[in-house]
Amino acid sequence: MAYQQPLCKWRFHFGHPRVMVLILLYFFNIVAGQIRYSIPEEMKKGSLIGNVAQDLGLDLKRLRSGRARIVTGENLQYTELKTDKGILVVNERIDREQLCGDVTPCSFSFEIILETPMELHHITIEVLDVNDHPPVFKKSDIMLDISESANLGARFVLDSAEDPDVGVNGLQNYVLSSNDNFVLKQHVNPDGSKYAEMVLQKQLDRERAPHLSLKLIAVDGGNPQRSGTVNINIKVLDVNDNAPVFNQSMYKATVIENAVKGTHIVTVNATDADSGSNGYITYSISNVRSNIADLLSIDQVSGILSVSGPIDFEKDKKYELRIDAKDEGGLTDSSKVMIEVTDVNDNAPTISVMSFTSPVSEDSPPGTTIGIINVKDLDSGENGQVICRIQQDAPFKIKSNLRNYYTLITDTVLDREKVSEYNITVVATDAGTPPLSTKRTFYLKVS
Ligand SMILES: *[C@@H]1O[C@H](CO)[C@@H](O)[C@H](O)[C@H]1NC(C)=O
Ligand SMILES: *[C@@H]1O[C@H](CO)[C@@H](O)[C@H](O)[C@H]1NC(C)=O
Ligand SMILES: [Ca+2]
Ligand SMILES: [Ca+2]
Ligand SMILES: [Ca+2]
Repeated sequence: MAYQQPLCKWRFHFGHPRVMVLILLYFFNIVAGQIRYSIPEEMKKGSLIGNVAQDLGLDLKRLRSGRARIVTGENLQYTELKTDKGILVVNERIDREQLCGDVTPCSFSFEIILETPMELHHITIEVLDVNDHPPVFKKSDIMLDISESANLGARFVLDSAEDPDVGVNGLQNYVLSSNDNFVLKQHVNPDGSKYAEMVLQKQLDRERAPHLSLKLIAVDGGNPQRSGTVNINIKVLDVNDNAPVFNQSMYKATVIENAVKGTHIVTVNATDADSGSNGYITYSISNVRSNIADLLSIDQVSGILSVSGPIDFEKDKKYELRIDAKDEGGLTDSSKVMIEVTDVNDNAPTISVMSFTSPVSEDSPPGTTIGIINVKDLDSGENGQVICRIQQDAPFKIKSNLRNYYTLITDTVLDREKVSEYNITVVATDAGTPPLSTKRTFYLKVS
């Protein structure tokens, strides 16, 4: 080198607010300086970074004569030295996230060199974070299947969001949309990242709300604040927590006696609020006298109670039974069924002979008793009301004295020489529709 320079020289510049430190250092005959600027990321191309000429104490002429230019450094392309104005401007988009990621503070450096005499100035540019990223969840939906029997305090860790910005511009908080069942609890991972979990604070009820749609919102602390959202779709899984319930505590029905097999009597109906097999109901007859069990049957799926054997009013005038409804989880309800049997005129009267006297003397006075009969009809009401008469035109009468008892008497004086024997047919007829009758013939001799 052709000239001598002082060993060391300090200069301080306060002209530009962005200048943090300026040291001019004479080292092996080279003037060396250092400037540090701070700029926000994402400034437009051509934006001013700093007045280098002023901050280094160089005039524009010196810059030109010294052919000032940027050398070395990995990030040459970011800045441009405008020697005509002595300023450093942005040359290309500076993305802090791309340049530094999580590292703070973020900066890059390069040298400005001047010749004759040679000067080397070290420039460091600190890139300040701008809140240009919202927190982002990887997925748009979180799917959760949670049993309605999940215990209070059960925890469900949620996906976390990422915000590439740093400091307050990074992820600060999670917020859960308002709901009755869950509260949010936030945690910090060892690496400093934040995640949240939902804690069950009120029991779920599938029967009331089979699906829940919540939102988890991640917010940063930038200005303006940015946020990201993920939908939480919760499917509440069923538990058998409802028993079947009959829609009536008692069913009343009637059935006609002799109704054919398969005749519908009544349909019972229970419902169960649960889903799937927990709500699948089957019906059965329980608690019934064994002689009735064969007469009635229930379809276990439809609840249709129908006739399955001979219904005989004369044996049972009503049936009382219990029907059970059971879900597949074993929960039950029961209901009473009262069935009245309607009588049908299916029994003819019967005639029994209490006494009969034959032969009868021809000098017996009119009104002489020949026989006493008893009639019976198993049916009830009019179906069982019986009237007796004599079929032929004959000199006899039939008279009812006691209920169901009849006496057969002579109506005139008999004459053996004219008629020596009679066939008397007694007809017993009930009052049903159609009526049923029974005949009985008595053979009487006259002596
Ligand atoms: C059972 O009863 C409920 C309410 O009473 C009714 O909504 C339902 O349709 C009934 N089911 C059948 C199979 O009749
Ligand atoms: C109960 O269910 C049965 C069968 O479906 C129906 O006939 C009846 O009307 C229902 N009763 C009530 C009170 O809903
Ligand atoms: Ca349930
Ligand atoms: Ca159930
Ligand atoms: Ca009858």
